[in-house]
Formats: sequence, C-alpha cells, structure tokens
Amino acid sequence: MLIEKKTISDHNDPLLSQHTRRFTYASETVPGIKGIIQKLKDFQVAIPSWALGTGGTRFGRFNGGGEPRMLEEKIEDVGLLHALNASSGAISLHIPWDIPADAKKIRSLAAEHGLRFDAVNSNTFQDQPGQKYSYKFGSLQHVDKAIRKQAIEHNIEVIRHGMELGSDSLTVWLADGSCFPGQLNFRRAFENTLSGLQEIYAALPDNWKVFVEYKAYEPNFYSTTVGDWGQSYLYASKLGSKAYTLVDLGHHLPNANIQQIVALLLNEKKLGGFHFNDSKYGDDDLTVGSIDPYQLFLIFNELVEGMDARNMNHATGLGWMIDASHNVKDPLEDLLQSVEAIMIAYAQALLVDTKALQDAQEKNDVARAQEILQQAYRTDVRPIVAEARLQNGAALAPLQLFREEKVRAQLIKERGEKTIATGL
Ligand code: PSV
Ligand code: MN
Repeated sequence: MLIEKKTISDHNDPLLSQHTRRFTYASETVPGIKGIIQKLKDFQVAIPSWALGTGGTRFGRFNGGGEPRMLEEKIEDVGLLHALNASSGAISLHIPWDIPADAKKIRSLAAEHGLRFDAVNSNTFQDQPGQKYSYKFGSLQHVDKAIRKQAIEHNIEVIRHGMELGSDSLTVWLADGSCFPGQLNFRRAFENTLSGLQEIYAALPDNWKVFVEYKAYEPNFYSTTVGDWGQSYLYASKLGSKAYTLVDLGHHLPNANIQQIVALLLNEKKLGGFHFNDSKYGDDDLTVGSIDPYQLFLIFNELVEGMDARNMNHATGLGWMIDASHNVKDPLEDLLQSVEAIMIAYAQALLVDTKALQDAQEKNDVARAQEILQQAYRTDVRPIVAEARLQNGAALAPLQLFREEKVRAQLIKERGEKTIATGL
C-alpha cells in the first residue's frame, strides 16, 4: 500500500474542524443530505489502466517518471487513488496492453486494494508485433474476411480475459472508417461491422454487456464506421438487449448537445456507459470538468433525472469511467482532479429540485427553469463530497495528501526516472 490508513487519518485530523464547520452549513441548507451522502459514497468511477502514464501527442511526450511498468503497478496506482478518495474502486484494462500473466493473482491483488475490474477493452486500432494481418484499412469493416475474422477472434479473447478477472462488460471502440471519398463503401462497411459485432455478441456470457463506443473522427478523417450515437444505436439495437451505446464526452463534433443525446439514449434503454473527459476542440482528453464544468453538470442532471425515472441504481446502472490523457500534469494528480469533478457534478445534479423544474417546464417558465438548474450548479457541494469521502475512510483533501506524502518522488525512487507505462 502506498498510503496507509494511519497516514490518511493523520492528514484528516488538522482539517477536521474547518471541514465540520463547512459541512454543518451545507447540511443545514441542503435538503435530504443523508440520502445524497449515501449516493456519493456508493458512486465509483473506474480508472483506465492507460491513463496512469503520461500522455502525449504525435509531436512529443514528456514523461515524469515513476510510471507503472506492469499491470501489478497499475493496480497499485489505482489502489492509491482509491485509498485517497474512496471513489475509484475499479480499473479498466485494455488488451493486449494489459494481458494478465496470472489472472488469479491479479484478481486477488486488485481485491486487496478494494478494486474490481470494469469493462475490458479490445484493440483493433493498432497492429501488434507478430500479428498476421494489418488493421491499416480497418478491422471489422475490412473488405478481407480473414482480417475481419482476426478482429473478431481478438474480441472474443478479450472477453475470455475479462471473464477470468471477474469483469462483466466489453467495450468495443473501432478506429474503422476512411480518409478519402471513394475509399470505402459505407453500406458494406456497416454490414461487415454489424456481422462481426454479431459474432462477438454471440460469445458474450449471459450476464455481460457490450458497449459500442462511437467517435466522430480520428484516426480516420473522412468517415468513421461508428461515427456518432445514431450509428452506435443502430448497431446496439440490431445486436440485442446486451448491447449498449457508450458515450465518450470527447467524441462529438463541436457544440453537440451531449446532454440531449444522453437523455434520449437513457430513455431508449440503450445508454450503457460513459468515458469522462473534457475538451475544447476535439478529442482533447483533458481533465474532466476543466473546460466546461457546467456542461458536465447538465449531463449529470439528465443522468439523474433519467435514471430516477427508470428506478435505476445510480452506482451500478451504467458503466462510469474516465478516459483522459495527461500531457503536462502528473497523471495521478490529474485523475484525482477528474474524479473530484465528477463527484461535484453528480452532487450538484442530486440537488436539482426536479419537481419544481418539471412544474416550471409545464408552465413554460423559462427563467425559473434556468434559476432552478443554476441554483444547484452554484451551490458549493465540495464539503458534501468531502464528507462522503471522510465517511468512507478516505482523505479530506486527496490531492493535498498526495503532494504532502511526495508520492510521485516515492514512485520514481521505486520504479525509476524513465519508466513509460504501456499503452497510449
Ligand atoms: C478512442 O479515442 C478511445 O476513446 C477509446 O475508448 C479507446 O479505447 C481509448 O480512447 C484508448 O485509446
Ligand atoms: Mn473512450
């Protein structure tokens, strides 16, 4: 364990009296505080294994050292985040970046850190050493049946790894598409992809879900075969009840109304999960809530309203994950900030007076509707989120504790200056 329970309580002690003052004020002004705290305590956001290393662009990468060199160290890092905030109790693996040599051992190591395995992710967007066929012109969409078969078999192998680890979902993100007009027959690409997904779907255990992740562009710049929520919805509905759409916040064209997409998918029972990040221009993979925290709140508002309308459990009804990259920040600090932003937006959404909002909507009272939303958004919920952490035995100020304990320096000492995490 990188941070012991005792270190956490030593950190909390001097902060307690100020926290209690802030929280007392919040609890006196926020109705239903007990229920809100319980929901926050239950809510867990999965950390992707590939976000634990420094990210980069095609121009360069500047790593800070101490990055996890193997799966065990990735689990150790997520265990650290979870010890600090008690809200990161799951890890999502990407195959083949994270093939467990001994699944049993990996499973018990994760359990020691209080972690479970979130969705497993397949990778048919890169060629791997020794791979027979190239994915240069796509994978499931490919004109060549042998290449499609290779991609299908890879996904089935990913399911197998996931089963060994106790995961219960597969996320398929396809880079398939085309860079130039005329390169691809859209209809055939769709049909090939659908039939490949059908074979993968047939290999899913009964209690599993498959998430079809869409993305507008990149690496293909003319067309993407699962390019938007409509296309993903088509695949998911043709596949069956175990298939869902996955929304990655950075995968839309500029100014898309993501909150509306979320509301409709949820209503159609086809929203499966989330990849949280933030962006200014495209798939920037920036820290959650760093650019447009109001949008994040509006998304959570739709999630809470839609899930409550269907009596769904907020913590377990959908897959919650961060999918971000950190080029200029310490990855672990960045992830702590992302989780905090998610918890804040969720807490604010829980404060929305849904009945009053519905009443304002029915009366076409536009100004009041806006006031109701912004009343929740402008409430300082940080003491409420901190209280949930405290009750879960975690740190009042996770980022501060990470810095006080000089965890990165400790990791550099143990793992070396020049380590580079596997993955992107
Ligand atoms: C693609 O941009 C994506 O969002 C998918 O989720 C991938 O699996 C992930 O990023 C990792 O590269
Ligand atoms: Mn993603």
